[in-house]
Amino acid sequence: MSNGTVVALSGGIGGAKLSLGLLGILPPDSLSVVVNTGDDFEHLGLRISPDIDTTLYTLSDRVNPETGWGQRDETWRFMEQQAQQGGETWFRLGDRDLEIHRERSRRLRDGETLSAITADFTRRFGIAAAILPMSDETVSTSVATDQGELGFQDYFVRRQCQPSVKGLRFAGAAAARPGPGVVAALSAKDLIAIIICPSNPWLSIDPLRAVPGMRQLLRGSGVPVVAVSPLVGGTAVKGPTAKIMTELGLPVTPAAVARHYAGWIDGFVLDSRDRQYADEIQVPVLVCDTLMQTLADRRRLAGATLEFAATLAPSRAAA
Ligand code: FO1
Repeated sequence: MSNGTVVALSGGIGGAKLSLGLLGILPPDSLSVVVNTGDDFEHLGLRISPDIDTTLYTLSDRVNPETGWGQRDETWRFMEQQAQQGGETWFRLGDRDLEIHRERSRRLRDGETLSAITADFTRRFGIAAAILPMSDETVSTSVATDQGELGFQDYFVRRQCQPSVKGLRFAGAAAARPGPGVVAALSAKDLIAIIICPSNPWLSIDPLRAVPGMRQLLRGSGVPVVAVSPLVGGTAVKGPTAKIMTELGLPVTPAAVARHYAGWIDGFVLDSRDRQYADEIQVPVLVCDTLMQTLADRRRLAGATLEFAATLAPSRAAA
């Protein structure tokens, strides 16, 4: 694999899987993962950063393989006690996971930034990559639905994505700035590629894109930006991407995802099962197997995506 650094833009589970593949094939300390924080919320008096934690747990081989979030071999004593006291149990916090939220909340209260806390957790977890919150300012995704405007986790977890989505709002985004590590990673002299992971474009990647200055950083970097399709064979591997696209009145096709990213990407990675859409996509396309069931799959997709990126010239669209 060529020398140089890589930035991945990621949400939760799907993005963390590709990030793990990238981590496995790049030299140590060459990967930065810019993570969505629009899902973050206050719950039971704690600050929860689900996508950051999914990335921490996945890249340190601690993640629960069944759920894709939370830690493997968790215990649930805290949740049992919550239930016993008649407390809220719809958002499941395992005992080990809980300690991360408690410590993050304490440090935020003491004035540390989310970036600094995340960098420290990343180091303590022994991860040879940078995990970078998209911003240190609070950005909160809220979902306009047929049941009213809902906070992200209320929509996603409590209501299991059942309400029909009419639109998304990223409260606080207009006043947010890209995190300090994000600016540094995207401005690095040795940066060779930016990968938009196969996370939900509307729920997970759009909050990142809503942070002012992010587009200029991406387009001004002078390196190719490649998005990996979150759709395989007409549906999402996991999560509500296909359902949301239908509710927003969009065709459930990778071509519609590529159109959504128009002006932001120089290349698109399409699953072999969707090769018929290649002609509808306005940027160069790599057709390959994008399913990531095993670690070998993740590394293979990461390698193919980076090799594809190396063949592309960035369009240097006006930043
Ligand atoms: N997802 C669920 O579907 N149910 C849960 O109870 C749940 C708890 C949870 C706790 C900590 C954490 O970091 C993530 C958790 N998630 C849970 C996942 C998470 O809410 C979503 O997957 C992301 O926000 C979407 O990327």
